[in-house]
Amino acid sequence: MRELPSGNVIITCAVTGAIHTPSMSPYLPVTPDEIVDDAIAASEAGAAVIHLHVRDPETGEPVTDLDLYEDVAARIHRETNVIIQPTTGGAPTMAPEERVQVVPRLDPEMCSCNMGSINFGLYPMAENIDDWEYDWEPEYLEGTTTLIFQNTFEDLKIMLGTMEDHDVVPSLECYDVGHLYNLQHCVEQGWIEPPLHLEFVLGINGGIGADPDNLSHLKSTADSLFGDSYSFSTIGAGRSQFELTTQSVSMGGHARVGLEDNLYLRRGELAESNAEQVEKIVDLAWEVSGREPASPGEVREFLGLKGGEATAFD
Ligand code: KMH
Ligand code: ZN
Repeated sequence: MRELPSGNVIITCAVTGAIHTPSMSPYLPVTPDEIVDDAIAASEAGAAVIHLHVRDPETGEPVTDLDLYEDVAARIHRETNVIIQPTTGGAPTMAPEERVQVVPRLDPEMCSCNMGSINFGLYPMAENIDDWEYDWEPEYLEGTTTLIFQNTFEDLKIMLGTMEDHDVVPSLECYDVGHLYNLQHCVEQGWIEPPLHLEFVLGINGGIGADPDNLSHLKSTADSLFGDSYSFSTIGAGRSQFELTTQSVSMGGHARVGLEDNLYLRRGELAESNAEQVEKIVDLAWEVSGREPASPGEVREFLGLKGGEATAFD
């Protein structure tokens, strides 16, 4: 496993995503202004990377509106030095051909890349909500009973090839142990070259469970497949967020927080902003491991990113 020379921790903040809906929390950023403000505050709190989705400003529904992506990314870029990492996962309901379009349009430094097809069952979350703000919310969540989040080998070849063409470094999102073997296959096929930056995702309904033993197993499998040519970060979906990101930091890995993956700051208490979650993982990383947040500059050097000025954000 590769580590930054300083030993610092890469904190990514995923500010809005496509898992939660507006009725679940009044603090979920939805409009471009809200997303930009939360991203800037998260970066000031210690996030070196902002993982970015956009939503319909009127209804909060996840969309792949490239004008919205461009507007939000440009405004964050103008105010901060943070690394902006648009999603190519979009929403699990969106086709890969639609999701990949953000790469040529924004020419970003990084993008997410989802390493296999899985069930993505968001529907149990609908049981906890009595009052819906918008009709699309229950329909969207309940539609996931029959949904496959599609990332076939052909899709991966296209996604990774498009990223390579635009000098974009992928954050390789692995939702199960099998996705590490999918990634090994992509390396063998020549679709991606190490070093690799992995994002382990635990706790999605359809992926590996949010269990500390599973995180250890993901890391030991990655060690055996990729040796010294990979680094990793961890997402714990829902209530496992801080347990698993703290474990990741203590294992020499990195951490992703944000309202995309978890709406809470602690049990029973909604996070009032993304920055609150960033502040919490900054404190935990220091407490458990004496590690400080890496700056965007350090991360650019470590991951070999092309730099904010080489993007098409403006
Ligand atoms: N919300 C994460 C568990 C993507 O945007 O590419 C999945 C994710 C996918 O971040
Ligand atoms: Zn995402």
